[in-house]
Amino acid sequence: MKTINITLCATLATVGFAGSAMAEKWDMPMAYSATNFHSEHGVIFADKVKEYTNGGLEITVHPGGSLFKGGEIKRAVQTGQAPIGERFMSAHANEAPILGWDNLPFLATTYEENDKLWAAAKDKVNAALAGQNLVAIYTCPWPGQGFYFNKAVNSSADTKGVKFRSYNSATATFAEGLGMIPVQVEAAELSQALATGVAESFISSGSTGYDRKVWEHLSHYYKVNAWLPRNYVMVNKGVWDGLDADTQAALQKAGDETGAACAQKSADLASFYFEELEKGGMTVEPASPDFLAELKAIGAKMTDDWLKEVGADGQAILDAYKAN
Ligand code: PCA
Repeated sequence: MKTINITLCATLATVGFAGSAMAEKWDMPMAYSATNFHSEHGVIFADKVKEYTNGGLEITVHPGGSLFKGGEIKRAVQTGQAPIGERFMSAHANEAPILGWDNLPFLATTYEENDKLWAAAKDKVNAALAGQNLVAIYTCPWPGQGFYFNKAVNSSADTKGVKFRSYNSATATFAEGLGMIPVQVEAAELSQALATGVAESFISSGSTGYDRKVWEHLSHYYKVNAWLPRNYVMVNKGVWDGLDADTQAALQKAGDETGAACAQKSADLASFYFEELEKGGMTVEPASPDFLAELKAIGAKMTDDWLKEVGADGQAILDAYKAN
């Protein structure tokens, strides 16, 4: 593992970096490819933080799970091994089910609806994160999620026994509903899983299919648009609480601006990814009405299960979303 600059601020009462003679340095592990728009915005965020702290805080981005693997990043930030990091929020729903707010099938299927849902969920999600010693600085949605296969699929009759790469427990549930066999694999290891036959199908955006050049192994993408899940950049809460108000404001300003720019970029790229999948030789099309009806039935059950798991807070999020 590379050398990690562990910040000492958590042990100090209040730390200000703005204008200080020596820059504080933070390493920021990120889970997805260096060329992915999430990682590119991590670099944009780091540049803004440097500027807004007058060079007092320098963040070095480590994309692609190179410093900590995707599945290790949250724990690294919680425990202070890294002061800041980025990961897929609903991958953490097994630790706090409310973090699956953006993984509810067919509830919020446009960027606008996803924003509305986040507005309804934000306070409760942030409270859950505080309980895990984390502060979210910004979030950014992936494009809509659809299914990748190595053959044409018209209904669950075609999906039985197919090996499916899941990225969290909700996607494993979805796969099981279709008679598939789920195995959890990081995006960074997806190409290898497809090449070795560990997986032959998955749900994701066009973005991850493009990053992993999945046309080398797969032939069909069904634009189901089941949900738009978010990544989040989190800071260790002890570190955050130890920062002075100016530094917190600088980080938050950088985060607000970067989150907005990243969401816009995600929307701008969504159709580009589909064109690239097609250029690679894949068939990209909407799911058949039969398949979609089956997906919706499984999705409704997943939403019920989530509500049971999360309880009143989950219902309050859905009620607030629907009231707006
Ligand atoms: N890509 C990530 C998460 C959601 C997405 O679109 C992945 O497949 O791991």
